Amino acid sequence: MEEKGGAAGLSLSFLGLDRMGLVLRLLPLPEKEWARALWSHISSHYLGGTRKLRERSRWLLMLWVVGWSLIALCILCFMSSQAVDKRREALSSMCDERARMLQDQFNVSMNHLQALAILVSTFHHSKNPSAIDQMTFARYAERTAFERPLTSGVAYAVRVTHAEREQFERQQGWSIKKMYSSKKQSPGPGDGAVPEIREPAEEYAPVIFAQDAYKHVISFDMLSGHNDRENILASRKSGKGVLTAPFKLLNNRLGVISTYTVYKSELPANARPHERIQAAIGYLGGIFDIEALVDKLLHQLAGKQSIMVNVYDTTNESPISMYGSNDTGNGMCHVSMLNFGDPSRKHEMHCRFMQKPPLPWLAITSSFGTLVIALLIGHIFHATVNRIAKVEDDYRKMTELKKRAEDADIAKSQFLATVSHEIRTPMNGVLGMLQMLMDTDLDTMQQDYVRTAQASGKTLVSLINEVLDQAKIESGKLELEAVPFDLRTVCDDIVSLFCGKAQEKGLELAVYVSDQVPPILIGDPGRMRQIITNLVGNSIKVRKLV
Ligand code: WA2
Repeated sequence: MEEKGGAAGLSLSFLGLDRMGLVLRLLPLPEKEWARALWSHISSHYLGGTRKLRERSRWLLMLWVVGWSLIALCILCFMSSQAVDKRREALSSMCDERARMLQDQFNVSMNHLQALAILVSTFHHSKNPSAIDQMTFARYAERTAFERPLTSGVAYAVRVTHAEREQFERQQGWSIKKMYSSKKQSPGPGDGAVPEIREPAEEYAPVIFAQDAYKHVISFDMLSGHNDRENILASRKSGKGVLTAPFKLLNNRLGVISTYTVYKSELPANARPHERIQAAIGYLGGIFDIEALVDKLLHQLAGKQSIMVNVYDTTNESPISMYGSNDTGNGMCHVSMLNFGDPSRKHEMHCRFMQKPPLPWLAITSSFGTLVIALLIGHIFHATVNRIAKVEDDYRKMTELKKRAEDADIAKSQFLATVSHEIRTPMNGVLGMLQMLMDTDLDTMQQDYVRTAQASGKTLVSLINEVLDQAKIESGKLELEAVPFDLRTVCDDIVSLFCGKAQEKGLELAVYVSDQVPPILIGDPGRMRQIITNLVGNSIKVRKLV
């Protein structure tokens, strides 16, 4: 019996806890059940939450990307529209500048034409004999040409009635001619055709003076040409400068004629139209060779290449081009109104850019940059959320594992404590009863049985105490004392304790403590005693077993 108990004590001292662990694992403990329930709860609730967070972050990222793409698109649209606005503004300011300049020069030219009309009135009509002949007029007009920057020439026609015609022709030494030949192919004297004599009419307006460049119109009746006729009639009725629409002149070039009427000197300023018509005695015409002159004007402006200018006479439904090429590009176009001083005619200047608009690089780079930054931020955010979710996941798993481990530990300790306590209590009863039985009247045989039973009981109690201690060590609950004690006394005690047993087995038991061990040590004398007792006890038992 003692051998059996000893063997059990030995194995439990070293392996007992493994056995306990095995038992524990096999037991369906309520703590374990609870932990499992907790785990499933956690994984369904919190891990589900993490998954939901990830899903939400993916949606958020998608929303972010789409949103910023839209914003970038808006930026692109906005900035390019701004660029277009800026371009349009630049065009309009350039166009307005040119229009104003053209208009100013036109007005200056018109004013000087009026002055020239007054000059003719003063020195030709109010003087007898006239102070002006063709040569004087041509020279004067030539020398003052700089005052009329847009005109390429001037001409003066006088009013001649049919009754005066014969005398007039004799005086001039030539006969009044028709402007356009009735034969289709010969529009005028420019192409060498023979000019036709003007057929009889109520009145005539033959040119008597002209600047050298327009000498060829002298003797031609200006009332015989449709444009000139309308122009002269309108001018003498209103008393103001009147413009024609652009038309092909006798020299085959496109031009506009501006006419001022010269009246008899006694005409009052507030005369009525029919009085004016009666009082008209001559017509001074300024010839605007638009193509050459507008070109010259616009070329004076810097950056002329950058815009393309068209000038139109828009008095009639269909505008007549006065200047500029016909190719109307489809780019942006700015229209500036022109006022040439004749309220009965309307003119417009159309401006376009020569070059195609450049790509709005600023808009493109800005929007693209914004998009890239937004995508980067989105990526960082998304990655962070994922990382956090993963860390949280890991943390939850760890906590769960830790909790499980702790639960298992607590369960084990509790089990051990419970078991040992539950065994110790009845064991003490058994031992006490055996002690009492020993004190009764027993024969030798009975006493021997009782002693054996008592020894086995004691062994069992100490074994249980060992198990308890081991459990305490494992859970870190064993408290070691730190008091001064004498190791030699402890060893002596143990040797004297095992003296009898050793003798029984024919063993010699002696203790030797080195001089280097100090007489007083600090530690737990009880545990020290226990350890040495275990070792010595085991060595004696092993000796026997072997
Ligand atoms: N002058 C020069 N070339 C012309 C022309 C013209 N008219 N008409 C067609 N080709 C003397 O209004 C009076 C000048 C007419 C002014």
